[in-house]
Amino acid sequence: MLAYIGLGSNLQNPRAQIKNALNSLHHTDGIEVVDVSSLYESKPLLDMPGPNYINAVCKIDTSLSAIDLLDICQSIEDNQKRIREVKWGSRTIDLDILLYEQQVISSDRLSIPHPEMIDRAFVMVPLCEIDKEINVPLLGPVKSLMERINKLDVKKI
Ligand code: A4P
Ligand code: MG
Repeated sequence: MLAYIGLGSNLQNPRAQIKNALNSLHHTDGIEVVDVSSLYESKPLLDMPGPNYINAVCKIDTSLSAIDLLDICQSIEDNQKRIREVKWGSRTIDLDILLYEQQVISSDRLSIPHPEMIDRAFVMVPLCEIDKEINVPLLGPVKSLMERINKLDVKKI
């Protein structure tokens, strides 16, 4: 199965946090990391206080189910000492499953496509960088969804 994961960090050396998380994905049985976008810097959403974020998107080929992939993502977050406090608060690492094949999943623990992805330049710009032709189920091709994104919200670094 092809899946796309958004990575974000704004604490404790964000570049290293993203690199570590990618490395952990790479070393997980049943996951092959097939592509990684550039890194992008942006301000926290909604002008929340805190340092700028570094974000990236990776494409994986996986034999894991979507829920097993979520477990892996959350264990990577735990290993990198992510403390879940405030919704949208600063974090060492956040791994969001953006897309899982062309599936639509809506359960207590999992919403795919990730509900806010299409409004976020720090997701859409790196996603488009690695896969211009991808379709977001129910919402349409990334190329046309990009028209609503302000690309100036993110800076490639
Ligand atoms: N969950 C449901 N669907 C998914 C999915 N597709 N992928 C559930 C991953 N998790 C999913 O997530 C809360 C719950 O969402 C999980 O238990 C899981 O079952 P969380 O990461 O523990 O909590 P959160 O941080 O409060 O929510 P979330 O949605 O990850 O935060 P956001 O909305 O992603 O906001 N600004 C910039 N510039 N860049 C950023 O990366 N990130 C955030 C975090 C805020 N501002 C940002 C950035
Ligand atoms: Mg998350």
